[in-house]
Amino acid sequence: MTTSDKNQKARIKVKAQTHAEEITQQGYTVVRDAIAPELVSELKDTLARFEDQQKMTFSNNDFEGFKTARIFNLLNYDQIFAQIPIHPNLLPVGEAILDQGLLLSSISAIAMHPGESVQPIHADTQLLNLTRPHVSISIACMVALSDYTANNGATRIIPGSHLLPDNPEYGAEFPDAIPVEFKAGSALFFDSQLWHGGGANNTSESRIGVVFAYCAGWTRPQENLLLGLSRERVQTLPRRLQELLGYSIYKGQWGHIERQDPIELIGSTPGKGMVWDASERQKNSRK
Ligand SMILES: O=C(O)CCC(=O)C(=O)O
Repeated sequence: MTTSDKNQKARIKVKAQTHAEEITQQGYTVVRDAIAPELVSELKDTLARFEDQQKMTFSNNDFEGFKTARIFNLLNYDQIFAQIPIHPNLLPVGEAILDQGLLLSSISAIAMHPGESVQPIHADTQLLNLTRPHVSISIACMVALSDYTANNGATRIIPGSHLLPDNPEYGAEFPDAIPVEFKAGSALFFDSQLWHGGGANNTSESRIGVVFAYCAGWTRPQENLLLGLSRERVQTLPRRLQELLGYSIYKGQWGHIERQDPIELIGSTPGKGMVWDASERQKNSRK
């Protein structure tokens, strides 16, 4: 690695740490210009094709909306999406909160079309039986492919609500919710305890984004991506993404299969191995 690569890596780490501190303190952060305009256009074109091909279909409930098209398990549909969860401006933010053993919890696209109404305010982990506030177990990220504005349904949030002892009352009005406005190419991260919900789209344009979440390596991802992607498909993905999908062991213990790192099952070079073997090696090296 050259000195300039090292400097660049160090800069990214410091920036990620600043965003992580904002998430810890206020529950959310915006990474401005996180992805390049060319990638924004390519992603947008790909999703427009999916809508034409009816792969991305309308939801039909209050939570997901009636004028909103979604597609889940995005990595199964086009290689271009593989860039997002391991993007150098995005992954370090997740790692700074959840550590390097984090997993990809879900990855979908949301196209909120004109006329959509507000989504109920919720917290992503509110169905879990956990006393709030708790340690961060999941961080959501919305990568904007069109500008997110107050008029087109930018996500509404209640700053600081990730620290409240309760979850929001489902379906209630929240006058103190504020829309987070950010430009295409930027990304909104928030802690899964933050009270939030999509806004109403009162414009004639669609609000489009790729929405994904990281979770701690010891929790269960929201989408079962190990089943959603065939091993052949996973073999075409970058190794770091394979690890995020669950082909990895957390702290040398969680996620092993018959004492083997699952990354080895898909033909990749050896993984980290078991913590028990590591402690044995340490003991022997002291002899
Ligand atoms: O689309 C949005 O702004 C928020 C979506 C969301 O929070 C969800 O569907 O869980």
